[in-house]
Amino acid sequence: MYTPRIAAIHDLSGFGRCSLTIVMPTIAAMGVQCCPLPTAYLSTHTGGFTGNTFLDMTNEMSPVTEHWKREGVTFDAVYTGFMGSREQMVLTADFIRSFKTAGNYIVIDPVMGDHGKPYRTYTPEMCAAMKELVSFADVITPNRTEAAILLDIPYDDLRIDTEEDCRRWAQALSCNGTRSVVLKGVALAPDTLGAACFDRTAGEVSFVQAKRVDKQFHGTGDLFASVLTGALVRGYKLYSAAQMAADFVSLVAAHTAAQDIPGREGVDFEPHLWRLGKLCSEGGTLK
Ligand code: PXL
Repeated sequence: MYTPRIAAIHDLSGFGRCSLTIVMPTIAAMGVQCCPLPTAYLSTHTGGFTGNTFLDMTNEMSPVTEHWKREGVTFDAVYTGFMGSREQMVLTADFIRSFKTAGNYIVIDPVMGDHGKPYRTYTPEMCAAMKELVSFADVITPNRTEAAILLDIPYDDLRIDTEEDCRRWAQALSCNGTRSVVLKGVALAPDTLGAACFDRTAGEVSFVQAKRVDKQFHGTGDLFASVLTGALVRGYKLYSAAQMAADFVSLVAAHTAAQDIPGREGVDFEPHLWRLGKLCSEGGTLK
């Protein structure tokens, strides 16, 4: 059986579970090869910790891109997330130009903020650069905060409470229907949470929902986008890939909530990765 391959451009945060420490094991568990291009090494992520170390790896990005080009490496998807600087976004765009093919996916998780606020390292200049970077995407996975930044709309005005609201914003984010959008954090009922999916091939918005877990954990956005990207290269359609992502995040969030682990340590997803592997190889559901 063919093993699909994903280039993952994210930071590597040693402790706290986010970015590559979630991306690599999740994608591997789905029977997909993950080739990391780390943009920085941090001792921890920046949410809930102070005084983290930050080793900028921007200078490695072009040499890695050039080497992989010389070696003739190809990817079924290029998947990007948290960025350390504007320059990293410019270099990521160069990488995408080099490795885009007619059949592969460029999945851009436009990580910029949450709960109405940009992350503390995201300057207005970086948010502007992210708007340019998403123009290269086949699929984007914003949360409500990131959708508001991408659309230049005040957070309070970008309501995602009804199907009608979500349809409108997902379509607005699709760049006239040219890219697919998975708008995360959509709750259509008090006890569910999921996403609104605009599939550019179908030209319509559909909804995925899973059981809501009231506690929040760091890294759930990275986990969602990683499962989605892995499922896309395993041949699932956007809607099914998003449903798998919502179900898996819900399952591990419920498991984590039951352990009373501090939110900053992230979702305790490792004990459940086998379920994703089983689902991808044997079919069925996560429940
Ligand atoms: O989960 C997104 C993310 C990735 N990488 C780093 C972060 C964050 C969010 O805070 O700080 C370093």
